[in-house]
Amino acid sequence: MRKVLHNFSIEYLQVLDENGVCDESLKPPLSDDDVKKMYEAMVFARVFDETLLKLQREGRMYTFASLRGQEASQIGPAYALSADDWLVPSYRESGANLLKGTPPEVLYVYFAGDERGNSIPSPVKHLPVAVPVGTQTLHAVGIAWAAKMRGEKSAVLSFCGDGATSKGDFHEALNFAGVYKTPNVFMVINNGWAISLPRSKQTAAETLAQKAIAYGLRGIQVDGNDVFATYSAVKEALEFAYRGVPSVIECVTYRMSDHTTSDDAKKYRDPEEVELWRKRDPIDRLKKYMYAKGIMNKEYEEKVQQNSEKRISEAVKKAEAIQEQEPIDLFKYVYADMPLRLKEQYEELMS
Ligand SMILES: Cc1ncc(C[n+]2csc(CCOP(=O)(O)OP(=O)(O)O)c2C)c(N)n1
Ligand SMILES: [Mg+2]
Repeated sequence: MRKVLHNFSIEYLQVLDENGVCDESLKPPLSDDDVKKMYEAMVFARVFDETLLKLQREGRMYTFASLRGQEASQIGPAYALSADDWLVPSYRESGANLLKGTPPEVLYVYFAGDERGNSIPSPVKHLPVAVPVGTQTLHAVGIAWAAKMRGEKSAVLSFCGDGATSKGDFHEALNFAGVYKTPNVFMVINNGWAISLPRSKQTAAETLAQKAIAYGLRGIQVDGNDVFATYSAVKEALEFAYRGVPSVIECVTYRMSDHTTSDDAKKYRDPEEVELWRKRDPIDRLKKYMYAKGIMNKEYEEKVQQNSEKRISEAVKKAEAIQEQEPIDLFKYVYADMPLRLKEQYEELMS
């Protein structure tokens, strides 16, 4: 006997098309005020990004991973979170971190190489930046499992890239979430590249979202440059998560920048590809919608830009006024109780 045991399909969601035209039947229930807040958060993320890139070039910071082009993949999801939901970012989610409530000076301090940038002020529920690829998914499952055991109504939104889907961590996390029905929403940011490795060489699977199916999770692919689609998909996935149904959301977007400040993408990318995606800019797309809807004008546009620049320059001043750390501070931030090995090193340094 031969029979089909399972047939699967993957849904794709786009609400705002490339010209900013909205499919009203799919538009999530967002007021004009909500839309303005999302736009302001996207511009703020971009200005933060541009400022930090300049500061890095001036030697005032270390390596930095730009989010340019991925604003809608971060702001829509972060806007959907409630204060009780957790955010578990990778190294490229500055926009989501800022919207969740981390002050820009704290994030800047992190990228300036100071451990105090890992100290997320309470009660903001997000983990510090985690650079090891794919580990975010496992951290997210641990937090979600704890929330479930405590009977809390809280879900966990984690971020990882297309490259991370090839890591064992990703598969272990999805498997665990499926078996234990943890309240997880796994964002997979498919930005086309894992440093110089293109998406086409990452996996033979047609979508990254379909990897959810094998583990018994929901999987959906969304237009990652459409802030209404990313918001809507996450809002829906959070409702499933509270009921013990985890999801994978693949955001199809593009990394407009180099991988980090230590990379030169011109060495391996076709400029025509970059140009194609420039036309799909997520901020321009939302702006077109807002102009057509009559909730945007030149004056407001300039004000949002100026306010963002002002807020960031104040944050940089605040961050740079923080006292330099002493070598002894190296010992402070990893363990609540220092293990013997570290205690000995600490005492040696102090003697
Ligand atoms: C465990 C681990 N291996 C290798 C690296 C080096 N590394 C940093 S980013 C990256 C590529 C990740 O690509 P992707 O998951 O698509 O995320 P993106 O950078 O595109 O946001 C690699 C290999 C690392 N940080 N951690
Ligand atoms: Mg990538």
